[in-house]
Amino acid sequence: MPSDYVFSPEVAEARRSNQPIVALETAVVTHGLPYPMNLELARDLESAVRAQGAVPATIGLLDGKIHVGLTADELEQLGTPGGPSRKVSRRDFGLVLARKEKGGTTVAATLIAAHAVGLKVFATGGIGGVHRGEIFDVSADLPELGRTPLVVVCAGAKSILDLPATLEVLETQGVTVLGYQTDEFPGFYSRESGLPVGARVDTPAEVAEIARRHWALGIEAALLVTAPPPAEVAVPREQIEGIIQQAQAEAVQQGIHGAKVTPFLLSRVSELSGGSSLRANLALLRNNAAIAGQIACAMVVGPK
Ligand code: PSU
Ligand code: MN
Repeated sequence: MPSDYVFSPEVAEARRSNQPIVALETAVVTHGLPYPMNLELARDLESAVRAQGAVPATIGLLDGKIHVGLTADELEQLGTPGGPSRKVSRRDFGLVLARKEKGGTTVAATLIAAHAVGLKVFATGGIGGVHRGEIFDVSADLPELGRTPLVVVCAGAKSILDLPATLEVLETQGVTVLGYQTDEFPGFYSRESGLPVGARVDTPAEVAEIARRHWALGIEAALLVTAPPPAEVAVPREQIEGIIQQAQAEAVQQGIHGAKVTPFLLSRVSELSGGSSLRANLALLRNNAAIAGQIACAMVVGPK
């Protein structure tokens, strides 16, 4: 095991005893949500995984190490504002480790770390994708999904993105897109997007079996399991679309670029929607963590 990685006591024990483990990202903690809501959410996600009988491995960079599983103190350190804190993607590991900065892991970075230590299941909110009107702003999440064999549970791609273009790039990258109890690619805040998924699955066991057969061939790509946000908090597409367009126009006006685009759009959409997008975002994160917990359990048990 490379010494750049450290395990929390809980994750170390889970690995020894072959318990199901779910990786969780932390870009949502460092750059996605305001303090202290970010910490509360991170703890909720861990509880949602445990409630399914799996062990959460929240991944983050601290003190020159890649932590797989964070203790309560470490999570607080990572999520409390103060000191340099970077949204970590593939390109940022060496920099953040060498400088001992705090690093919240994006989907791309979480995939790299989780795969390096042998984890198979990962829950997030929504993956990055192709930004609207910016053909070169394609999230590093997409190529990473194309080369990393993990099950990634999400509510689709954040609908601040160009969803049809994002699905095209996922296809190019060889990523399997499954709808979890849905025939439609979820629209992140909304249950609907008008776009189809590759196939519908209804149970954790089905996902486990598809993953087993796919990876047995040596195809090193992710299976994207997309679950719609819970109906009670989902925001209808026509209600959120105008808000997204306004936030997008403001980002262009203010010259916001690179890694700052996604955090800007998420927080602006949250303000403009009076918090309804934020409520959906929090609920879908918890929902995805629970589904990932069930899938992790099914994958440890193996085919029936
Ligand atoms: N989903 C959320 N909030 C977030 C993100 C996803 O609900 O903050 C993060 C993820 O970590 C994702 C990243 O990997 O945004 C994508 O950023 P970019 O578009 O800059 O690649
Ligand atoms: Mn980007």
